Amino acid sequence: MIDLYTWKTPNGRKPAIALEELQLDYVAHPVDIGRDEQFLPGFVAISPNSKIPAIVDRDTGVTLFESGAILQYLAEKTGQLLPTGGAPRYTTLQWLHWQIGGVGPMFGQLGFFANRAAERIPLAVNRYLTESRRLLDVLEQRLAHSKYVGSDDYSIADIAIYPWVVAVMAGNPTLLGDARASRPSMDRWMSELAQRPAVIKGMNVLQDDASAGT
Ligand SMILES: N[C@@H](CCC(=O)N[C@@H](CS)C(=O)NCC(=O)O)C(=O)O
Repeated sequence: MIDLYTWKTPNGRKPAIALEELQLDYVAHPVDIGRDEQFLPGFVAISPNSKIPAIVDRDTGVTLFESGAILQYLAEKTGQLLPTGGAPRYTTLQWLHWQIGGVGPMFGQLGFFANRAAERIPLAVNRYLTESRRLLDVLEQRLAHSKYVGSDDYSIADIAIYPWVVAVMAGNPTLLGDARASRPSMDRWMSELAQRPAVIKGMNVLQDDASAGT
């Protein structure tokens, strides 16, 4: 049994999708970051950086924060969703790290400066908008040549990237326009992932929770 500490955000949805794909037993515990629950001592003991998601695997005693590490752990625990060796393994990890180091921070900062900052700072909005568009173009180019992002097999790289692409488009419709229409390979990939039962369930993690999502 795995305890998943999470919230209704792109990073929070990633391990939920993986747990559903891998059909692992888990319990999702809400950590409402809108109410600063990520700073409560009980959660900080699990996730010292005060960010969701985090997991505790009751079977192995492993406790982890950082969604990329969690995804890799779940893949290696089960021998699925990550090629076991050779170039496909490292290419998949490369794209996983691309999400963690690039897509998440850039899309996240665009969301903040375009939609939530008390002060409108055009330089910041333009900076993160330009970078977000560029990252979407990188994804389009990758998917024009590869069925999935990591390799020709669906993997934790797809699981890491998909919730962020959904979120950046939903959160910035005016700034990004119809981002899918001009990126047909990304559009094909998104349509396919959106139909996977595990993706549907993971994207809806905690939706029965009474609190509002983000
Ligand atoms: N690199 C981290 C990022 C985690 C992260 O930024 N989580 C956000 C929610 S999507 C969070 O917990 N925010 C609360 C805060 O910043 O106080 C990961 O991939 O797990």
